[in-house]
Amino acid sequence: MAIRKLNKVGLLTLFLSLLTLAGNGQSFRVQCPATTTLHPTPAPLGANPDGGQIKCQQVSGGDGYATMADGTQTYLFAFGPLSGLNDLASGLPGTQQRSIFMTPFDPAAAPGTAASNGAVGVVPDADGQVDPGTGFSLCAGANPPASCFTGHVDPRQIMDVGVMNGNIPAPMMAIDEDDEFFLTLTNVGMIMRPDLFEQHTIHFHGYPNASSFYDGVPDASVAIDIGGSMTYYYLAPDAGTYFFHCHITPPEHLQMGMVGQLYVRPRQNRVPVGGSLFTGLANQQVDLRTKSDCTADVLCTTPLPPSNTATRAATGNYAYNDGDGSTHYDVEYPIQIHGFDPNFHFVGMTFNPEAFADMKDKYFLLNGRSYPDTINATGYQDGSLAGGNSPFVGAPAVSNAIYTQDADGVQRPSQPLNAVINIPHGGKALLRISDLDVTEFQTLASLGIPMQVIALNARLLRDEAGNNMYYTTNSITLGGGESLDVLLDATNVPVGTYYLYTPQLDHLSNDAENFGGLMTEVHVN
Ligand SMILES: [Cu+2]
Repeated sequence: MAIRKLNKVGLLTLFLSLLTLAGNGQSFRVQCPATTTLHPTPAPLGANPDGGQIKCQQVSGGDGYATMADGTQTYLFAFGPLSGLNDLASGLPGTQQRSIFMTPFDPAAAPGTAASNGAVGVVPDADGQVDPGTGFSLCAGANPPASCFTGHVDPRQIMDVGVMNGNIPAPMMAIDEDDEFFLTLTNVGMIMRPDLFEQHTIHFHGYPNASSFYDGVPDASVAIDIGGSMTYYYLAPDAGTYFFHCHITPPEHLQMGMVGQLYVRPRQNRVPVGGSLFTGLANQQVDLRTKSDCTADVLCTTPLPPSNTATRAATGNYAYNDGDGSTHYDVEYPIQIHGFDPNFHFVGMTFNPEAFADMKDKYFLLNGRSYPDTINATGYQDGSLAGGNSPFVGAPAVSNAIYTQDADGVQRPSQPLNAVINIPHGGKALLRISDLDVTEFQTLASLGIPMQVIALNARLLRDEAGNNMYYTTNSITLGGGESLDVLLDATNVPVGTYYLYTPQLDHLSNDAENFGGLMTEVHVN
């Protein structure tokens, strides 16, 4: 361990030297505009008169380490957080509104403040805004105005936080329908594999994209080289549970860990409390951005249900624009299913040829962890940045999930999410389940609490006549590249601890260790 850390430092020095030679000091840039054609009014926090908002996020593409539940350290190719760090460490999506995103990140900032979730490396543009009277820059002195923060970043800060800071799952993203999302990917290189000049991309799988240019498929678009960054742009037309991954040599970069969670919340959440959900959904037919004609339009959105009187609940949210309240939930939990083949990860670290067709997963992961780490604490080991907003406060503090020290000296979690599901007694939980496993189908069973499947691959299960086609089951099976939404209804379920686990018994192990794998707890409180 000590020797490997020394190696990391040595390689880091070499790598930063190379980068200094290659770059001119402003290689990276993040884009997060205050206004756009779709959103011409600068948004106050929490609301936007134009509908939807401008949201932004910044991630690194590089490498890192995760620790399996049996203690084995596993090398990753991975995305890491470069904004929303406090929210991500608290188990929340890292996506931020612009005013928070453009606040320079401060690792010492109090949890929940803008500076704890701002973009890493954001600095004032010293060349911008010259005072016509004096000829000096208004942005060069102390306390520059907010208008000086236009997306210029200091590459040193990006490298200090981004290098060796890969996460599994990748930083979580969540936006609302009608948002515009600006997502910057910076390729910080893979410090354990300086011989590799791997590009990375971000591919929003199955997503209604603004343009194929932003689809992340390198053959049909662009890929990001080491030392480069690009801002992807997305609209958010259709609510649902999606996911994303790197699209460079997919079996390799997915197996190595470049897989993340992504969901879009429905505009139905913005119906005023007590307002008609049916009318809310019917209104999409008079809005040219959302109008749908299922007989003529490939972008056929959810058909109206039979007329009903459901109204917007005072609490909770909705998974989809259902028009009848049937996707209402009290708490939501994104659950990513994944698998690791330790041999493939070992040769990925050690300059050996990789036998793609021999891949065989031996670790089975829920949110990047195997049981019992699936129920251990979320966020930072010492709880320093977990904050009061962590949905997992009270979970056991001890975890094998690794915390990697970055070049700025701060320990950051590589596996920030646990997979504990807490449901208030009588309430409903929405599980946003996605599977990015490369080699295995995965089955998840629920003991004692029925699973109601309401959507598959980000589509509400509803026929064109408006009938809900939901079904209730005690197990679901997903292949890699599929997602589904499940409601766990605890209405008639006694308080207690229940299990979500795989009945594929060989997947209930951590490599050579029995009792582990694809399992987590559901707490009805
Ligand atoms: Cu990649």
